[in-house]
Amino acid sequence: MAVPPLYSPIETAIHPCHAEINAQTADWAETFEIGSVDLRRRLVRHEIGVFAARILPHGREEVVRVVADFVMWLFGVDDGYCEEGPLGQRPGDLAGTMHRLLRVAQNPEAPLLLDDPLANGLRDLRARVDLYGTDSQAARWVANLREYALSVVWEASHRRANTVPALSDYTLMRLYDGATTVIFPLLEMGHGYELPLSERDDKAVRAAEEMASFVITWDNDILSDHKERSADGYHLNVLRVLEEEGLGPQEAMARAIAQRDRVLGAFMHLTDHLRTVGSQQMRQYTAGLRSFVRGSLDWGVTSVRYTTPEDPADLPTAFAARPTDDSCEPLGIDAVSWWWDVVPAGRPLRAARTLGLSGM
Ligand code: 3E9
Ligand code: MG
Ligand code: MG
Ligand code: MG
Ligand code: MG
Ligand code: MG
Repeated sequence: MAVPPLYSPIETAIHPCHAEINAQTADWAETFEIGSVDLRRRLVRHEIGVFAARILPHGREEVVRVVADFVMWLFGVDDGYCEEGPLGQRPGDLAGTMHRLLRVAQNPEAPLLLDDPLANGLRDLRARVDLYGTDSQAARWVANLREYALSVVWEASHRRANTVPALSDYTLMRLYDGATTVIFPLLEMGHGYELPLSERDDKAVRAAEEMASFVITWDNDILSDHKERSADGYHLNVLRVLEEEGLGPQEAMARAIAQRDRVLGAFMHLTDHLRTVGSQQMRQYTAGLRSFVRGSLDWGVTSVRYTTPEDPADLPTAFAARPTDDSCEPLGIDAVSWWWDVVPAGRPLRAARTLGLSGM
């Protein structure tokens, strides 16, 4: 099915060193032997370094490389363990495997999994996170990796039972299983700042982060649908979730695009507001979230991971001039309807609401 042009109000940008970073992350995957030989041969062609260069277009080069190698590592887990390997159908064993890897991330000195390529890759990443980040950013990186692990265990239980979650559950799962939250601390590290605690734990900031995760993972679902449907075995994607709820394929595509357009509008409005009322670091952080959203879209429409030239996906080569849905009302998705409580008033059709920004 053809994917129509998607809307983005965020400007495209890319780090000037993208080509070197892309070559280096392929070398890193070889050095640490990430994934099977077959998986690695595919991963090194996916321009993962270019993706990192789009996530942090103005960031410190060393940290862009950490992002690139970490995304490579994540695909080693997500493709190698969860989607293509037997662990993806064994939630209990996957939970144990992820816990051991998490211990390595948390305590790289622990004599665990010493001959395991993914564990050794993670030890290398942890050392670099320590070098470029603060203790609290490193701790948050580990904590967010734990929430990713919990969500892929949930996925595995659906994969084993061959069931499709309802939309609200799927949304909740997708806020974590796209590994977007694990990248968030790296956005700060990329520019060498830390959000003040009062802002870090503000509900409105979490809403903005979750909205970014939503748009990134919905875009991924829309753009990876061809790849995922063509692969053998179970696949999980918002388009499948909506079809399970009774929509036809075209209707599901239109609905998913409308949902991401509506959330993207709310995200832009909320981050505009946070930039106005927040600290200098908040302005950097919201810019980081925006680059992550736009970078994921730009990478998603161009990477051979999704265009699959051997069996071409019908992906858009242009962008839409306007959103298909600019409503300011909450989406009918229970897990996330609270987001609209913290989006400030001032958009058309919006009633005034209390702003969840404490002490600002
Ligand atoms: C997971 O979903 C990944 C997408 C959200 C792509 C964007 C990548 C990142 C935010 C960082 C890396 C995250 C990983 C590898 C989980 P899915 O549908 O399994 O990705 P796919 O590429 O197979 O469509
Ligand atoms: Mg996945
Ligand atoms: Mg996948
Ligand atoms: Mg440090
Ligand atoms: Mg968080
Ligand atoms: Mg996908």
